[in-house]
Amino acid sequence: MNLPFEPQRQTQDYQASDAAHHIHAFVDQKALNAEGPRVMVRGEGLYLWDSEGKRYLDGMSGLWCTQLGYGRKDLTAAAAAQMDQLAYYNMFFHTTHPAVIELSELLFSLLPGHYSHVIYTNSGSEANEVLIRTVRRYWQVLGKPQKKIMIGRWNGYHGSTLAASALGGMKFMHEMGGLIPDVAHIDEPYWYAQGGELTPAEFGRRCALQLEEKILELGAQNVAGFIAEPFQGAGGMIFPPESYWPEIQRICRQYDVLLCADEVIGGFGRTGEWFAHQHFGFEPDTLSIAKGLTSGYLPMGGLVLSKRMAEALVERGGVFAHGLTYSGHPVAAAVALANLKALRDEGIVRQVKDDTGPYLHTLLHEVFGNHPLIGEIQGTGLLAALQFVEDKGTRKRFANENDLAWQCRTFGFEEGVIIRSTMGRMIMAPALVASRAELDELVDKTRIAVDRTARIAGKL
Ligand code: PXG
Repeated sequence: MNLPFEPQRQTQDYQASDAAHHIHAFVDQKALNAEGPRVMVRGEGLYLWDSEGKRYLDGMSGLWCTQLGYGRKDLTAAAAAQMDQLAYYNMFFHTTHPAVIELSELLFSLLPGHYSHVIYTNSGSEANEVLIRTVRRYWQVLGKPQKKIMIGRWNGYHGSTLAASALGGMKFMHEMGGLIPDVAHIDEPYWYAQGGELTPAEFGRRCALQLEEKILELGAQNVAGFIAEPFQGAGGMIFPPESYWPEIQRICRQYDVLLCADEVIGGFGRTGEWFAHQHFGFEPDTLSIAKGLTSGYLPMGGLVLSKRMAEALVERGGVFAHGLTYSGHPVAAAVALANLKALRDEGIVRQVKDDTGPYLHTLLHEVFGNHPLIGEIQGTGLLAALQFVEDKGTRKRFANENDLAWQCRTFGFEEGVIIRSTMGRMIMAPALVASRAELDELVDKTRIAVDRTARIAGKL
């Protein structure tokens, strides 16, 4: 292999150079520099190896994105062949190319029939930036230019660029300059933490009704769209109660507010359906996609539009003043095409729905159903969250749940498994190609990490 960098430097050497030049994501950089980041050097299937030769089972598929796992030669070959043939051209100046055309044909063959068009981007954040402009433009074309406000949810995550962080509901991101005008938020449907005495069904409806209240407060004539993840990902892998989405959909339709689903994590088979909104049974007007579109092998995202929106924009909108140098990049498109073909032709999404998904959840309920530290197990398909709890009867959470979850994640690394911590929840989202044996290993090593955490929490 002709890698353009030295293959084997000392870990400390990598760390010193990394500290000299990089600002990492969501971290106190000074503290990380003192600790030194882990250096990942290789991936194969579900496994990663670091620069010390230690092997990890990646229970998070990178950042919820490597649906096919690491080291897929068909994706590498697709990238190499496309680079040889046409490494770059763009979709400006009345131009297109075969890779992006075939990708879109395949994408819309996988999507429900009421979607017809896509605007490609390079990331999920960009998809949500484009979303705001597209939604506003749509209402302009329909003669309602005052419909501009986007409503999102507290603790939602839609990306790190300016408008995407504003749509999201991470207050600490807003406080660091991440807010724009004409964005409002409602509460998240996190029953375990916030449901109080209400049943999940009552709480789900209550949270949904907040959308109606917010629309009435702002004036429906001013509200352009509501954006939400079908289930919250970065915010803790939180599934809303079943009563939530039908009520949200009713409200959006009643007040003529576009329903915008952020499928960046939920898309491409994660729940056992191709898209998470299909699992929850609602029909969004737009879908933001990224991550699993290319299995993370190259950056690519997009905003999918319903026929109704596309018809207005295309037939009546004239010029839409928007474009990215790398929209529909041919190499990313070729990789996405190979990735979606593999997910479809190898029956991987079906396998998640019928076999590995139910297998994982049966196993999790066996192992953690009565665990003293775990109050709730959520998820479906290859997606799961374990909720830490101090008192199961009252659903009281630990005051230091963040630290406990981080500790659990660290124990996981020591045991050779990567799981994600958010507040008091541990998250698993392995590659969709995971075998039953790999899921056994994931749950087994996670159990060791959770038991070790339970000991320091005084629960074992
Ligand atoms: N929407 C959702 C729902 C996401 O989860 C984005 C948009 C932004 O996508 P880009 O490609 O711009 O990163 C995301 C990203 C985590 C984690 O730790 C989650 C994300 C990214 C990084 C870390 O859970 N999601």
